[in-house]
Amino acid sequence: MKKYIISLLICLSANVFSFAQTVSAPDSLMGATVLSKRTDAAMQKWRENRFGQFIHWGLYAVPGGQWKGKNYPTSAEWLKNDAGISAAEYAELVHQFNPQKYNPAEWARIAKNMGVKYVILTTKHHEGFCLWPSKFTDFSIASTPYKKDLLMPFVKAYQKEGIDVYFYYSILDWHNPDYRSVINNEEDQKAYERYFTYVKNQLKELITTYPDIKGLWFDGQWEASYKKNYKMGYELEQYCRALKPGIILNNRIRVDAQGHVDHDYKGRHFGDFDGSFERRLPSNVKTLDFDWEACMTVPENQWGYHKIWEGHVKTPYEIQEMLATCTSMGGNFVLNFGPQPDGTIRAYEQDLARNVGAWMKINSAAIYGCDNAGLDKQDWGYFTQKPGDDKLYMIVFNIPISKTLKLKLPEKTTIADNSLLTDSHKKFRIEKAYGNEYYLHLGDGKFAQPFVITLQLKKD
Ligand code: K80
Repeated sequence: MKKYIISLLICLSANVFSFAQTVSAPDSLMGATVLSKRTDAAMQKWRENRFGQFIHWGLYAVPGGQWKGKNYPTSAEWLKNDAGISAAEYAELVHQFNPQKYNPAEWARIAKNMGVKYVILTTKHHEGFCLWPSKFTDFSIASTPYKKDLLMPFVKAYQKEGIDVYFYYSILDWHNPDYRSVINNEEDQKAYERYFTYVKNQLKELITTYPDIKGLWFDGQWEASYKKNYKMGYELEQYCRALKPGIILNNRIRVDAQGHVDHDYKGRHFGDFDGSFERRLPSNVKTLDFDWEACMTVPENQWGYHKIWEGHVKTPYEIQEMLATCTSMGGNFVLNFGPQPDGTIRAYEQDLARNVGAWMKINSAAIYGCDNAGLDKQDWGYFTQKPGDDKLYMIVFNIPISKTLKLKLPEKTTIADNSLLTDSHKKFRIEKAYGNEYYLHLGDGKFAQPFVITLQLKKD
C-alpha cells in the first residue's frame, strides 16, 4: 500500500512537472516559473501557428455600447463599468441574450478562410456571464432564452476546421457577490477565498467538460485583491498544470509578491508566453528569447460588439503587415472579432477575414512556422525564416522608387537562388553592393499587394 502511494505520488509530480526543464518552482517572491522557451510539442505547435483569432462575446453584445439612449464610445465589453450600471440591472440582460443565428460552423469557416490556426474565446469576461451552463452559477447561458451551451458546438466546429481552441477567463468578476476589488478586512478576505474556490471550480469544469482545449488565456488579474492574494495565483497555475499536463497559459495568470503584473520583479513573463502586447506590437527587436503574442482589435479599442465603430478602423493591409511584423520578430498575432447579439459576424469583419485570408492563401509559407531571421529590418518590409532552414522569406510591403530592395545578409553568406514565392520561375537580378549587402532588382513587374520573395542562402 505504502509502495503504491509512493509510486502514485511520483506519478503525480511527474505529471505536474513534466516540463521540469522549463517549468520550475517559484522563488521566494513568487516570480516566473517558465524561464526559457518551452520545448514540448504543444508549445511548438502554438509557436508555429503564428496567426490566431480572438472572439469576445457575452451579454455586452446586446446593448452594443449603448445604454438608455446614450452612446458610450469606450470598449463595449466595459459598458457595465463605463455607464455605471448596477449589477442587478445589468443581470437583466440575460433575458435578452438569444443568439438564434449562432452557427459556429460558419464562424469556424470564416476563421479557417482567414488563415488562423488557433482561436481564443471569452468563456467569462469581466461582466461574469458564462457562455456555458456552469454548475456553479445561474449567471450563464442556461438562464437565457437560448438556454443551450455555446461552448461545445464551438469547440467541435473549430476543431473540425483544424483550429486549436483556447478559452479566455477573467479573474475580475463584476457579478459574483463574493468578488472583491480590494481586501479591507477579514470578511473581504473570506469572501475572496470563496470567490477563488468558485474560480477553481469553474476552471476544473471547463478543463474537464471541454478536454480538447489547448490552453487558458487569463485576464483581469491586476486588482489589489489578487495582488494581496498572489499565492493564490501560483496555486492556480499549479492547479491548471496538474489538471491538464501540457496546458498553455498566458502571463496574466499571475502576479508576484510585489504586485507586478505581466512580468515579475525581474522582468520575466509569467505563464508560458508574454501576452501583454495588447493593441500594440513590440518595438523592433532582433531576437526575443521568449514566446510572445500580440492581440489586436479591428477598430481602435472595441473587443466586444459595439454598434458604432468610430475612429481608425484597420484595413486588411494593416493587418497583413502586423502579422508579418510579429512573425518577423518571433511572435504570434491574434485578431479580435466581436460577434453580434444574434450570433452573426458583422459584415466588415467578414470582409476583412476574406481579404486577409486571400493574402494568406498565397503567402502563408512566409508566416506559419516562421520566426525571426536574425537580420536587420529593411525599409521594404520583413524577413522571416523557418528555424534551421536555409531559405529566407522577404515579405515586401513597400516598393521603393528605385525598384531595388537592399539586403544585408549575415557574414559569409551568399544567395544561391531566388524567386517569387508564387512563381518559382520568376527570378530577380541580384547585384552585390558592398560588404555583405546586395541589391535585388524588381524590374518592371507589377505587384498588386504585398508579396513574398524567397532567397536560397548558401554559406561560403
Ligand atoms: C482590460 C483592462 C484594460 C485597461 C484594457 C483592456 C482590458 C481587456 N483585455 C482585452 C483582451 C479585452 O478583453 C479588454 O476588455
